[in-house]
Amino acid sequence: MPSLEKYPRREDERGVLERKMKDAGRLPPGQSLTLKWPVLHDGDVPAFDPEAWDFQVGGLVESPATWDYRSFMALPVATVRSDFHCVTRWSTFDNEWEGVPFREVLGRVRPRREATHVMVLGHLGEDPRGYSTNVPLADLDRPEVLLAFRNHGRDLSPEHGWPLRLVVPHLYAWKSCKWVRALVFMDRDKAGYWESSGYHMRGDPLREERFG
Ligand SMILES: Nc1nc2c(c(=O)[nH]1)N[C@H]1C(S)=C(S)[C@@H](COP(=O)(O)O)O[C@H]1N2
Ligand SMILES: [Mo]
Repeated sequence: MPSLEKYPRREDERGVLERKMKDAGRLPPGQSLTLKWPVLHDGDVPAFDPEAWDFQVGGLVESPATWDYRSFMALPVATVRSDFHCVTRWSTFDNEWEGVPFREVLGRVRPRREATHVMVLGHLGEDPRGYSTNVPLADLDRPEVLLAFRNHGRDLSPEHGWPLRLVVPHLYAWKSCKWVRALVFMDRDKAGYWESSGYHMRGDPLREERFG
C-alpha cells in the first residue's frame, strides 16, 4: 500500500495549521484559517498615479503634513510578521509585511494632547477619500502597525492595496484600510464607512467585537 502521507491533502494541511494556531491562542473565536489570501473590498480597485498621489495628515496634530510619493517612500521602513482576521470569519497567519511604521508618522506630525481617535481615509472606487475607518489612537501607536507596501517580499498587488495600505493586525481587517491616502486626528470617536452600518467601533477579534 502506498503511504497516503506522501500525498497530504490541502484540507489536512489547513486543519493541522488551524489546530496549531488555536492551541497557541492565535485563532480568535468564530474564525477559521485560510491558506489563500482573499481579496475583499467595496468598489473598484483604483488606478495609481505616482505624480498625483499624496498622503495627508491633519486634524488635531502639531505639524500637519503632506507627503508626495517619493518623500513618503523615503521614510524609514520595518518588516513585521503578523496575523490578519477578517470579520467574515477568515484568518491568515504569519504574514510578512514591509512598510513605514505608523509610529514614524506619529513622531513627525505629533498628535495634540486632545487627540484620541484617528479617521483613516482610503480609496473607494474613484474617490481617494471614499473609504473610511475609525481607529483609537492607542491602537495605532504600536510597533506592529504599518503603512505597508510589500507582503512576503513582493510589492502589494493593486487589489491588495498598492501603493500603500494600513495594517493593524490586532483589530479586524476592515480597519486595515487599503489604498490609504489620509489620516484625520480627532478628539472623539466617529463612525467610519462600515462602522456607520453597524460594525464595531473598535473591532477586537479576540473579544469578537464584530457588530455594535
Ligand atoms: N479602501 C478599502 N480598504 C479596505 C476595504 C475596502 O472596502 N476599501 N475592505 C477591508 C476589509 S473588510 C478587509 S477584510 C481587508 C481585506 O484586505 P485584502 O483584500 O488585502 O485581503 O481590507 C480592508 N480594507
Ligand atoms: Mo473584512
